[in-house]
Amino acid sequence: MKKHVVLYKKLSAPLMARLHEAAQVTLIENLGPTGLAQLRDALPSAHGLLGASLRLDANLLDLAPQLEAVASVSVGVDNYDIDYLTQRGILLSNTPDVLTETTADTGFALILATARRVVELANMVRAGNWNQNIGPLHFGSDVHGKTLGIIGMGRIGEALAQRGHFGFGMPVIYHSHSPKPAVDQRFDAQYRSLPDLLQQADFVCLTLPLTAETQGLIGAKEFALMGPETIFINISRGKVVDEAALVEALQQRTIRAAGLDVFEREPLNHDSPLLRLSNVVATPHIGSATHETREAMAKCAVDNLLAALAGERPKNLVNTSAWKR
Ligand code: 8YV
Repeated sequence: MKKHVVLYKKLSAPLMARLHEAAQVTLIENLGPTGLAQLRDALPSAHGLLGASLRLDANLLDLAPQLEAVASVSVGVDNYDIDYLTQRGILLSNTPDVLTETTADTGFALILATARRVVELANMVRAGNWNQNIGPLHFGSDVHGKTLGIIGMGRIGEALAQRGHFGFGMPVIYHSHSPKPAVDQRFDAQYRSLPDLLQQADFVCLTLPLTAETQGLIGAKEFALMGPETIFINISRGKVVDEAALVEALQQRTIRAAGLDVFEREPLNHDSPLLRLSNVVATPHIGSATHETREAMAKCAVDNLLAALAGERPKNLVNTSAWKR
C-alpha cells in the first residue's frame, strides 16, 4: 500500500513523476482559503508533507494522526513547531547547502544595489529623467575595501564573507555564538561582539535564523550604534528586525540605507513606509529564487521525504532527537 504524500508546493514534472511512482500524491495548488481547506481535508490520511512558506503548528498537524515526515523546501525552519514534531516522532527535514551560494549572491546583489543606488537611478533613467550628467546628488557609496559585518556566521554567512573578502577586498568582521577560527583563517576575518560590529561595520548583514533568541535582535538601540554611512542588509528573516525601528532609522538617516529581502509580514504591505523611502531596496524574498536552486531544493526535499517514509534517516534531518532507529 503506497503511503499518502500531501504537497503544498508545486514541483517540476520529473519530481512529480518520481513521487507518483513512490506514493499516493495529493497536490494542494494554492495556500488561499480553498487550498487550506483542501489541505485540512487531506491531512487525516497523510503520511508525508512537502512544501514551504506555511506555518505548520499543532492545531493543523493534530489533524494528521498518521503523519511520519515533513520535508520543508527551505533552509529556514521557523515555520515549524519543532518540539511538537519531535514529541510526535515526526521527522522534519530541510534543504541546506543547495541554496547557500544563491542566497549569498542575493545578499551581495543587495549590497551593491543599495550602496550604488542602482534601483533608484535605473528608475530615474526609465522615467526619462536623465537629462544631464549625473553629479553628487546621484553618487552612491563604494563597496570595495569597506568593512563587511556579518551577523550569523553559518553557511550563508561564510559564503557572503567569501564574496566580500576574495571578491571585493573587504575586511570581514562577524558576530555569532562564538568565534570561528576556521573562518578567521580563511577570510582573514575577526570576531566581534554585536555592539562592536554594529559600530565598526560599513555594511551590517543579517544571515542568521529566526529563533526565540534572535527575534527582534536588531531594534532602535542597535540601529543607534550604527553610523550615518552604514548600510543595513537583511537576507535572513524579517522578524529578526524591529521593522518600525528600521523605518525610523532610515527616515532620520541614523543609517544611510537598507537592502531588504525579508520583512516582518510577507508579502510586504503595499502601504508599508519602507516603500516610500528612496534609500530602501526591497525585494520579494528572492534569496534562493533561481530556477536551478529551487529545483535542487525541491529534489533535496523529495529525497528527504521518500527516505523518511521508507524508514531511512533523511540526509537533512532537523530534529535529530526524533530519529528512533
Ligand atoms: C524561501 C528561504 O523562503 O530557504 C529558506 O529558508 O527563506 C527561501 O529559500 C524558501 O525556499 C521558500 O521556498
